[in-house]
Amino acid sequence: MKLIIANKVHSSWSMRPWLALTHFGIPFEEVQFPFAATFDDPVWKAKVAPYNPAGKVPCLADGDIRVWESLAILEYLAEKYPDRAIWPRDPAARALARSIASEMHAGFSALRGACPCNLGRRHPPKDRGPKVAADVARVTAIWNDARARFGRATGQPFLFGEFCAADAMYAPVATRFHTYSIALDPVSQAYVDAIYDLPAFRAWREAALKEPWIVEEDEADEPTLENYRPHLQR
Ligand SMILES: N[C@@H](CCC(=O)N[C@@H](CS)C(=O)NCC(=O)O)C(=O)O
Repeated sequence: MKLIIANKVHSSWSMRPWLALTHFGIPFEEVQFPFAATFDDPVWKAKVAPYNPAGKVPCLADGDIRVWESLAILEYLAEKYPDRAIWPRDPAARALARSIASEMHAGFSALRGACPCNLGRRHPPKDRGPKVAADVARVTAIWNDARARFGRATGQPFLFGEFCAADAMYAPVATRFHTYSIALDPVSQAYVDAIYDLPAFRAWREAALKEPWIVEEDEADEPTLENYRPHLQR
């Protein structure tokens, strides 16, 4: 099974199934097609096309089967590996996990647009306007609700206790909150910390910070609190 991804520093959608595959110990081959300077690259699109006719990553190739869209890949893995609790086992928890994973997949465009995924830098806090604030409020309400109803009682730090597909969907949101120094309530901050402590995420981040590419579209033109890739000159 192959997972086709782009830059680990920037590709939030690639991160989601990669974390699930890695965390759940599912063997896979990583195929990385990095963006070298820009997202709008016909050569890149041509490389991805055999795996996803829409020309986007992530995509999964399992023999002749092709799966694209991060959430569809997570569903495919959950179906193929029923012994792994990729979704929570409890039906009520699973229903909420699927709802909030879908909400993430389809939403939060203000946050995503204003705060591109960038594991390589950290920026100081800034007022990013009411639409971004509304997205942050909704995400943190989701996290607080899942933790209160399902996560907290397990003693484990993720939304439903153990890491699951919903956490894979929200992990790049956690990294945006870190990158853009977004002030969080204690429950949400603890959840961001738990994502940063997850071995699969640490492995992704470590590889990301060694990447040699800079994609200007995802580099905010803002002061930098931390440059986690000091070997790169902009
Ligand atoms: N809804 C898709 C989004 C995939 C997506 O936008 N991927 C980006 C990389 S993070 C991409 O392939 N961009 C290239 C392009 O749009 O040309 C998913 O869930 O997988």
